[in-house]
Amino acid sequence: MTPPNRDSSADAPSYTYSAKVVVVGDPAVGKTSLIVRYVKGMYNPSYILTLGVNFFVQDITVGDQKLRMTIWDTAGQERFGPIRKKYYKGARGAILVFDQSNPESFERMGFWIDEVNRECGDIPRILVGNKADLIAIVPKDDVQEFASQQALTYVETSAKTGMNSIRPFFLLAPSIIAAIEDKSS
Ligand code: G3D
Ligand code: MG
Repeated sequence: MTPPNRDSSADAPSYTYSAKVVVVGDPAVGKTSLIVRYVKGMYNPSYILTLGVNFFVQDITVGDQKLRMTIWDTAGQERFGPIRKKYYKGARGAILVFDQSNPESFERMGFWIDEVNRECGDIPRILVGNKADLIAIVPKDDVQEFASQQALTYVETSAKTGMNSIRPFFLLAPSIIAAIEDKSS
């Protein structure tokens, strides 16, 4: 039987699996910046403002497999609860972003995790503390404790400098592949 999400078209597929990934967190933590930094290799706030794009497609090679990630950006849905259901629909991975210089955005992580659990179930996820180029106000010990409580891998990033900006996506990819293979076996 063909596993779900495995491309079985007669034309040789250029990827093994495809998966939707959502990037969630409070407004202004740098979600769009991180996606654009990863997909386009650039950091340009004025460009980001004019984007208006919902998703980006990026292939990641993991061993001998290729995962086609469709990375969905919010179009301001983080501000409006009722329309978020659609944003989450079908997601197989989540990147949970807070801003290290904004404690409130870290405190809200529990809210975002609950929402991902409710809308997507137990999908793979990565915790990201962005804006590592700024002075961190969120205590690192608190983040480590939270990450271990929630069994989350934690990555510090800066979309501005590019530090670790591809890591969240690369760490997520193998877990997504494993979850897809697990479901289809
Ligand atoms: P969002 O998609 O989560 O709402 P954005 O966040 O990507 O739109 O970023 C919000 C603001 O944070 C932008 O600044 C952006 O330039 C800035 N930002 C994003 N990532 C970083 C980072 O790693 N370091 C620093 N210093 N700033 C970052 P403006 O001024 O345009 O609001
Ligand atoms: Mg945004």
